Amino acid sequence: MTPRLVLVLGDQVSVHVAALKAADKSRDVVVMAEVADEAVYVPHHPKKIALLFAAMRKFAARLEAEGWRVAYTRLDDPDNAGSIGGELLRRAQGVGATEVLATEPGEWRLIEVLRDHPLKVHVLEDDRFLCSHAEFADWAEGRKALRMEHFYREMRRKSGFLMDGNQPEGGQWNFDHDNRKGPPKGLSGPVPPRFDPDAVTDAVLTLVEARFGHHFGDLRPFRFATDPDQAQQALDHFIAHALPSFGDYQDAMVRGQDFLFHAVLSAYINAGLLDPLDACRRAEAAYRAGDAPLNAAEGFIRQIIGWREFVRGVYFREGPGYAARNALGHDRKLPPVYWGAETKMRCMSEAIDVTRREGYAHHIQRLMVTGNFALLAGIDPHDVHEWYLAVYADAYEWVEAPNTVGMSQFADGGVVGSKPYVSSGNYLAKMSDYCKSCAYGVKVKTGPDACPFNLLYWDFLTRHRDRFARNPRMAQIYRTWDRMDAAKRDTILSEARTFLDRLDAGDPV
Ligand code: FAD
Ligand code: DLZ
Ligand code: SF4
Repeated sequence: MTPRLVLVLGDQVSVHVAALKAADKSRDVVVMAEVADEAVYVPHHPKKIALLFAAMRKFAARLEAEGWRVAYTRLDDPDNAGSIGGELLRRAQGVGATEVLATEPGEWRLIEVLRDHPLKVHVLEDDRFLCSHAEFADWAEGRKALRMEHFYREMRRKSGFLMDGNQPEGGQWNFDHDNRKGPPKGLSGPVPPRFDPDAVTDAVLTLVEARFGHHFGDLRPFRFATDPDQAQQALDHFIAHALPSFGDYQDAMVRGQDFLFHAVLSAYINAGLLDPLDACRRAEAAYRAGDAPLNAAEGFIRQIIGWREFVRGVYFREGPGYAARNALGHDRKLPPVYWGAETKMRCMSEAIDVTRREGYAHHIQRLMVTGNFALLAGIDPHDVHEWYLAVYADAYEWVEAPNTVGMSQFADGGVVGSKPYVSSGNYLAKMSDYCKSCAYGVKVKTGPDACPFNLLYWDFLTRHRDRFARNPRMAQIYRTWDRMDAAKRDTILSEARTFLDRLDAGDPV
């Protein structure tokens, strides 16, 4: 029988992907390719490229050891066609194939490449998720607004995680109100396991350094897990050492503490090195054994079967134009501070520094520091989207775009969130220790030392008054503004303008 090609992408390095499950080992040829197009359509962090190339090489070796025929193309292969579509054509000619089995990619961009490809490509739904496209469509059908909390309850019932019969464990679906503790002095979390590069990873590091070393981000030291066993060790470590405090300090930020009690597993889960539902089972087992409190286990499981599944549902339901949305009409260019230019804002320098070193920042840094600043400053959400997609090792459009364009920038007009995630410096002072060592004063509302978040917050709210003043959850803020002395309001807005002019001019801020 004519062989078919079985496409396995860099974020599909799992034996459980649909295309491999549908393929026939004795007939088909697995195609894996390191291609320049995928590495540069946004300038991915070198650690992210290295993670994927190392994981791909190891996965290909495993498939071969299990008896698969694998056509693997390295980036420096002289015949490399440079793109996924091109590699499929080249390999098809090589083995005489006319058909391809593919697991649905996580970006519309590549889905379209496969749909329009001259070969006959069978795109199979990626079933590494709890909720299929059809189930999400059924759930969303007829709803005025899609809200994660309602979706999450469905997923709890479906999965059975933390259920007591048909009721939620502990009598509550969501313990988020227990998960907003500010950091006490000296709070520190466990350091996630780090893995020394082996020969395969070393070769990848040399290649990535030569080809993509100029991208934003430090390649070395490189200590990521690059195979399922190492990723499993990272999960074991999280469950034993960080999960117990995960809930309490989920929103906290501490200077010099890159990970606190976060899992630091998203890059592994999204690439296929870890099974998300297995991580949830482990969290529930830790709770049932008395090793983790309910607010921690519930909070962790909610992030995975709630948020992760919800944003995926939104991305595929909203269609290919989603990442280009700009409901608030923001058009400021992304300022150099996002690419590491010096800044006096401690919160921004901390969040961007860990991003540069680790290809990671935790959720509240992404949402309430870099995201909040971009939204308040009116930065073009597409620029913001491309930045997040490039700099985080866990970023693929299906998960990154709803989080950035939707949750963080409100550019989808309220599909993901019912109100914008904006705050003045107050919130950051409560949830972090950053302000204590910042050149700006978080309590200072005007003048050269005023925290920029304090100025920009009011500027944002007044610019978008027509849209948000009628939102019941924001009305109180507008009342506070309206009660403020008129001269003070003028000063705040004029100083915000001056700050934004400096940002536009590329001046240090
Ligand atoms: P933890 O905080 O320990 O959470 C545990 C797990 O839950 C994560 O590993 C992840 O799999 C899942 N999770 C948590 N929050 C979310 C969420 N909002 N959406 C989806 N999954 C979630 N996450 C990505 O995986 N890829 C992205 O590209 C991405 N971009 C983001 C952009 C912005 C602007 C924001 C605000 C959030 C983004 N997130 C993204 C969500 C979240 O910030 C990361 O999943 C999380 O920081 C990963 O670190 P962790 O493994 O330590 O997660
Ligand atoms: C992110 C990425 C990078 C940097 N390189 C490759 C690659 O060379 N080959 C590959 O198959 N996949 C790569 N990826 C992951 C893809 O970009 C990802 O599969 C799509 O964006 C869909 O999620
Ligand atoms: Fe950030 Fe303002 Fe606090 Fe400085 S004072 S760390 S700019 S919130």
